[in-house]
Amino acid sequence: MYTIHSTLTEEEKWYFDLHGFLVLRDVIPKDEIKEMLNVLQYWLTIDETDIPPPLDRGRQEPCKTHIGHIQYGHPLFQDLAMNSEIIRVVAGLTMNAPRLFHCNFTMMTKHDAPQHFHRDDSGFKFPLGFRNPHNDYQAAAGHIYCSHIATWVALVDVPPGTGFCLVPGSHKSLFQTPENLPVRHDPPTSITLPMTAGDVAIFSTNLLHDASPWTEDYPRMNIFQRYQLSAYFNETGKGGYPLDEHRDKISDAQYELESLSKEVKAAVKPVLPNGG
Ligand SMILES: O=C(O)CCC(=O)C(=O)O
Ligand SMILES: [Fe+2]
Repeated sequence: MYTIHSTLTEEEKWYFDLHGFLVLRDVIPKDEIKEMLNVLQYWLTIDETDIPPPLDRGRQEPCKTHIGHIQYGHPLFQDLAMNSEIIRVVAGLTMNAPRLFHCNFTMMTKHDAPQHFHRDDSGFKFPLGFRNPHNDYQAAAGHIYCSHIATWVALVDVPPGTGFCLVPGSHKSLFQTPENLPVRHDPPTSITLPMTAGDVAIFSTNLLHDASPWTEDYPRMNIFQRYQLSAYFNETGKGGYPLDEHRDKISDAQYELESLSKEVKAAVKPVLPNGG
């Protein structure tokens, strides 16, 4: 019988199945965070026309500045996408076959307007009651299968009551979300995740989530990486990762991590027994 090794601990499986997220502490050393912030600060200050392609800088909302595709701009962000602790958890949720399909940096400034919970999808809404096969969640036989995952990497400290907000367990909810559920720390319905710089939250994007109002004087800085099952899905379609025109800006292992594949990827091998 074909068996898949699970890279998650039993406690991690229990926790993720129950809540739909995990927080990994102290994943990125402080000196690496500092290096990342230096590079990001540079991209935040230069003229928009000087941003090296394929990176792009823009604002979706007045309080948030995004820089997309940062792994094509500096190897630090490739190392982050392939970080063995992150890959261990992401692999454990994708039958050891993750594909990075999205990576950006977000800076959020002080903001207190009402936000709305959402689930991530790529624009196609399945009718209520259907499971979106691109964003699925199942657990059986000692494994979790979560085909659409995001990581939220804290580059600054995120105090209690602000930052990233979610509804624990909602990745499995089959009922209509009540309207106007406030996006703020309100346990047990919704919680925010206190984090220190270098912590990483990993969650099913089928979990109800959004940014809580940011209350600090310094900006909220985080990196958002999304992974999905490597074997079948390429949700971003045309223009999705890997960006072939910019192939020379990433390593072979990074290119493979971003590609559809049924092989065990170089980024995954180190987290498997005997190197895969
Ligand atoms: O900025 C955040 O904390 C949440 C962002 C998010 O959920 C998204 O971009 O889909
Ligand atoms: Fe989202």
